[in-house]
Amino acid sequence: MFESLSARLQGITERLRGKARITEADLDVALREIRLALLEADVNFKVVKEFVARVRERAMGTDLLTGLNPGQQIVKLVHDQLVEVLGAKRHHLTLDARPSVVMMVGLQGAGKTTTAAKLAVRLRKDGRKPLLVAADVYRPAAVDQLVQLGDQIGVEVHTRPVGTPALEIARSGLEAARQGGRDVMILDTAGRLHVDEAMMDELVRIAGVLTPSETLLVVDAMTGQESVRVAEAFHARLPVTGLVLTKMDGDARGGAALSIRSATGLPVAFLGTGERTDGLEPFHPDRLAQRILGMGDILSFVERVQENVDSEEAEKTAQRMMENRFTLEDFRSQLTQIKKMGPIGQLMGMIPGASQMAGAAQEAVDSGQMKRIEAIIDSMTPEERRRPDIIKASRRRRIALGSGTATADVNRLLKQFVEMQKLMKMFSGGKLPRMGGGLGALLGR
Ligand SMILES: Nc1nc2c(ncn2[C@@H]2O[C@H](COP(=O)(O)OP(=O)(O)OP(=O)(O)O)[C@@H](O)[C@H]2O)c(=O)[nH]1
Ligand SMILES: [Mg+2]
Repeated sequence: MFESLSARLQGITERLRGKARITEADLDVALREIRLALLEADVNFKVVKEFVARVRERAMGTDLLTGLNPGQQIVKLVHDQLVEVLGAKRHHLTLDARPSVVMMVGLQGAGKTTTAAKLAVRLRKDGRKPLLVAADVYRPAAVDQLVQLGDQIGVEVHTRPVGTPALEIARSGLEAARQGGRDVMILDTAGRLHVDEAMMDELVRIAGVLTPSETLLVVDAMTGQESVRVAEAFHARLPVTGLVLTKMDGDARGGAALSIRSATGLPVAFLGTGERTDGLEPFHPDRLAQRILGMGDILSFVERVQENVDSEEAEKTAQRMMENRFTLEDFRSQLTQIKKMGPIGQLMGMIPGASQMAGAAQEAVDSGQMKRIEAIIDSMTPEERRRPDIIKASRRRRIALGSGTATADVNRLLKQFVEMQKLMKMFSGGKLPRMGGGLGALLGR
């Protein structure tokens, strides 16, 4: 998502590189690019207009026109404005009541049921005891879907016989949560193809009786502009507290995040990033802004790694990546970990310029290849694993023999590894920000 915005902004900085000052004409060109990029990313045109106007205002109000690194200063202005539109802070769920109710609302197919299960997983990780409640009486298979998900993640699902009204299910669910000592009840509700009165009335009634601590509007990021109207309609009738943007792993142009937030003022609480029950990420406005700007999202990446693998190990790996001490040994242990973490492309998308690496890793995960790589690395001496540059022709032949592979396989692995190292140098070197260094590092300040 937002590739074109990143690309265009990079184009702007390229063009302005080396210029000591930026003219108003330069600024006009830059702002036109930004406007086009945002429109291409499917951001609502009103939001785009406002956005560009604000960036211009800021640009005029600062000493940008005489400043150093003008291209980078424009990137910084855009970054700051993005953070402002996306919301300066993370939205934390407020779940103080015992039990608290989290109500999932949204159109059909938006991802309510899936997100309900994902949220249960996440809350349980935080030490909570969730209960899922199946109050979608509109679609016949909806209850079964939630029950299956509940089975899969080991969270109890409260159901009532067919024919029970949704409000009644919600009420008895709350009672069951209380009796069962659950501290949070996640209520899955029915969606419709379009915003319709019957659905709204029912949701309003349920919300009136249960007074949810959080009402999360689940929106499919792929629906683009339409999602703004949908969000406005829900927000007008229900006490929506936050948004969940699903299918951010797809090829959604991502404008929805900017548009909805801007149009409704509602905070984005989570991003849905896959069909699996672990595909839910807390939303960090500053990180998304950085991702949009092509600065990658090393923090999210490290967090994701830490959630799924031994955290001490992950920290060491991240540290080594940052310090550019990543060795073949680290690579080997990463391959094993990566298998546990799910779709690689998705993880790698968070890292700037990492698509090559994703290719290499994806290839490696196909298990035959993986075994071969492991065998090759195992046939190296510890010295060779730390310093692959010493592996010349005769060593390559020995390693190939020892691992039962061909010299060509060894060559390929070493080549891929060198490519990876180059990328990592970019993360840790001056071109891209160090972890925690953020934009300051990018701007060389
Ligand atoms: N790729 C991807 N797919 C998702 C995500 N969230 C949900 N889905 C898929 O989207 C489809 C619809 O999801 P549901 O959770 O059933 O949607 P719903 O809002 O409950 O739909 P109704 O119950 O019909 O109103 C399913 O195939 C999900 O697997 C996501 O973040 N990424
Ligand atoms: Mg559903």
